[in-house]
Amino acid sequence: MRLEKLMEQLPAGSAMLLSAPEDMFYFSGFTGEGYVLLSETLKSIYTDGRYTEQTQKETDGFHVCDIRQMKQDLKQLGIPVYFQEKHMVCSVYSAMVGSEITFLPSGIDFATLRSVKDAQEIKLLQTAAQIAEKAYIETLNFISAGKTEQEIAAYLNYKMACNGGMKTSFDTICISGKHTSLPHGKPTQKKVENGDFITMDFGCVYGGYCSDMTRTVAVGYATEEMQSVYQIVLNAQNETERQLMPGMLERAADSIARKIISDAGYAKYFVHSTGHGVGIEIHENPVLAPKKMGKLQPGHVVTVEPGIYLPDRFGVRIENTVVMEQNGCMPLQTTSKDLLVL
Ligand SMILES: [Mn+2]
Repeated sequence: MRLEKLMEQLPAGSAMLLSAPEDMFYFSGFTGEGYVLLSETLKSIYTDGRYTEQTQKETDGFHVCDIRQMKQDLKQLGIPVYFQEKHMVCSVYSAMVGSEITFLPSGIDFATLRSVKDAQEIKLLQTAAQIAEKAYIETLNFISAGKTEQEIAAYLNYKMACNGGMKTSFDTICISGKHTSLPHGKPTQKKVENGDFITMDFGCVYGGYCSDMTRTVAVGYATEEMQSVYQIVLNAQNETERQLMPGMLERAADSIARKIISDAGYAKYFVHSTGHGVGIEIHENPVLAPKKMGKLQPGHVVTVEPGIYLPDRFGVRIENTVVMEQNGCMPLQTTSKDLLVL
C-alpha cells in the first residue's frame, strides 16, 4: 500500500533511491545506515556488514546488498533512478551523476506522503504515548523541592525506559521556576523551590514512533497570577482539542488557541505555533501555525500545545497529541490537565 502510493508518483519504469532514515523505515522497516532501492520489480537495501543480520530481521522481502556494489548495480539497472533531494550527500550525488546513471531529484514531498497515519501506526503512537504518560505519573511522586531539574529529567527518562520506551523522542525538557519562561530550556542543576512551576515536555519512541506531551505543575503553591495564566493556557488547549475538525485549515486550528491567549492579553507571550504532526519523526506535517494553508484530515496526528512565557518570571505549556477522526479528534493522553500543586 505504502509502496504503491510512492510508485504512483514516479514515471513507470523508474526506481526510487531512499536515503532519509525516516522514509527508509517507513517503506521497509530498515533502521540501519544505507539506502533503500525500490522499483516495480525491485526491493533492495544497500548497507554494510554492521547491519546485514539486523536488516534481514527487520525487513521483509528485501534483498540485502553490499553498499559497495550500489553504483555498479544502478548502472546495470539501466533505468532512471530518483533520489531524495532533501537528503542526498553531495559526494554520492557527484559519483552518480558522473557515471552513466540517470540520477534525478524525485520532487516527492515525503513528509506529506507520511502525514496520514494508518491503524497500525496509530496503535504504535498510542503505545508510545501510554508509556510516557505512565512514566510521568510515576515521576510526580519523585518531584519535591530540593531536587534538581536534571535529576527529575533523568528519572522521567529512566521511567520511560522501564516502561518500554526504546529511547526518548527528543531531549527531555524539565525546567523550573524562572527557567519555565524558556519554551525549550534545558534541564540544569537548579534545585526546585516551593512556588516554582515545573514544565516537563517529553516523549519516547516505541516501534519507531514518537510520543510528545507537556505538563506544567506547581511545587508547594502557585500565586494567583500563576493560576490565572495556567487557566488561560488550559482553556486554549481544551478549546483547540474541542474544535479541531477535518477540513479545517492548519492556520485556523492555530488561531483557536491564539485567539484565546490574545483575548486574555498575552498575545506576544505565545511565541511558537500551536502544534505539529508527530510520527516516525517528532516534527512532521501538518503544522498548526499562523501561515499554514494545509487542511486537517482524518489520520493526521498532531500536538496541541499552546503556552504563555513571561520572560524572567515563569511560563506555562500544556500539550497533548491528538489523532484526527471523522468528527473531531481523540487525544492519545488521558492524564488530567488541571493544575497540580505538588
Ligand atoms: Mn511538541
